[in-house]
Amino acid sequence: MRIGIIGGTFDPIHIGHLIIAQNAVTQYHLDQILFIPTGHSPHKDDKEIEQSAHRLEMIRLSIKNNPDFYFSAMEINAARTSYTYLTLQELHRTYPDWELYFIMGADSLDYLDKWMEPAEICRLATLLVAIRDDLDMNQIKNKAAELKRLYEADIRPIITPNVSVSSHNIRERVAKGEPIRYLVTPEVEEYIAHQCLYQEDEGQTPMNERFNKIKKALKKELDKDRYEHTLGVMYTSACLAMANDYDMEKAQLAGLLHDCAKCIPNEKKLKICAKNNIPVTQVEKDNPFLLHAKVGAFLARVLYEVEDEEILHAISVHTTGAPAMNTLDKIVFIADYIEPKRDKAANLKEIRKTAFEDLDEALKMILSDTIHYLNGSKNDKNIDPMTIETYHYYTGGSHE
Ligand code: DGI
Ligand code: FE
Ligand code: FE
Repeated sequence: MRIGIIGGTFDPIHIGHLIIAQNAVTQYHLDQILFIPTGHSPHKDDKEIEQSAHRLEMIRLSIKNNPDFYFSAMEINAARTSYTYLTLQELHRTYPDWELYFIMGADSLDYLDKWMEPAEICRLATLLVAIRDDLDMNQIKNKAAELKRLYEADIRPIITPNVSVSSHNIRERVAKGEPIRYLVTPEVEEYIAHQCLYQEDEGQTPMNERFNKIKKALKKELDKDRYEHTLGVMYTSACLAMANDYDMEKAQLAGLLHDCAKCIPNEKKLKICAKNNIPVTQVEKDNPFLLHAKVGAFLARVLYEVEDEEILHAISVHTTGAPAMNTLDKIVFIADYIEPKRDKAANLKEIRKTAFEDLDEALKMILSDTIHYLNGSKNDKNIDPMTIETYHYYTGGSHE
């Protein structure tokens, strides 16, 4: 029996592994391939044991339709750290009539003399080296010659197409929400999705998961500057919540979503309003950008599944403000104005300082500066009556 042994962490097993194994079978007329995932440290914790089970299961799923492919959990189940030479010795002891072919990548050839007992490995197995065509053939030949000289190694090439897939890359893709279709077998793709493997932050709380999901969506929905502004408002809202004994997660969620409709074209905003019975005032018709607040609240409800009325309200009044705002309204309104990336407004330094001492005082300053700014601009920026009402409510003064 000619048996090919292929080791690795297989976290996860991917088509690169399968293609190499299959080419080894064809080229060297092997009777079987044995996939042997590496074990971990001798003192395994629960998490490692769980992950080993996943790695093993993904191998099983990947090879179940290939009668030549088998797997062994011998290294995973080993009581102590398993080394390749020990595995080969054990196989040789248990199955003395097996002719062993140890499959490895050409890049591993460079380290073989650093492995434990390389001479023993070379004595027990023929080395089949998968050669990718982006590697330096001369270097590989030299290395092979050196190993032959040192350990009487029998080294032979596996000719294999250049598939530059790596487990690391697959884990990264999953974490980023990118597809891994065709990089692993469909069964493994489904298994990873089902078991939620390789998520950005394993063991995350449901709240965390929710934030990550929304952030991912907003990153696509908003341009880069707007997305960064959004994160700024999210964190500044959290800070203001701290200073005012308010629920930080709520403040963050409101801050994160406050401009979710900002990058929707005006036409489309108007359409969304018409379609969903969102009342549009004349000023809003003339300045449709103002609608990103109301439309944002609407989208937060239907798209981002926010049910908290306080959050939705804070989003809907974040541009003009409103008389008698509640704490969250004020937090988001102020955070929007002072977040770290803002640099245009006058008196920012003063307002930032005041914001953490007295929300209402900061509100007055912002409203007053905004009215001045809108009055001062020569163009046709009509002031929304709501802005004026808010201004009067908080300052009791009159605008020029
Ligand atoms: O969406 P952001 O840019 O983050 O911030 P925002 O929603 O507070 O919008 C800020 C802009 O809105 C700023 O340029 C001032 C302007 N604005 C505030 N109130 C009114 C207004 N513009 C008009 N035309 N009318 C208003 O009443
Ligand atoms: Fe806004
Ligand atoms: Fe904003």
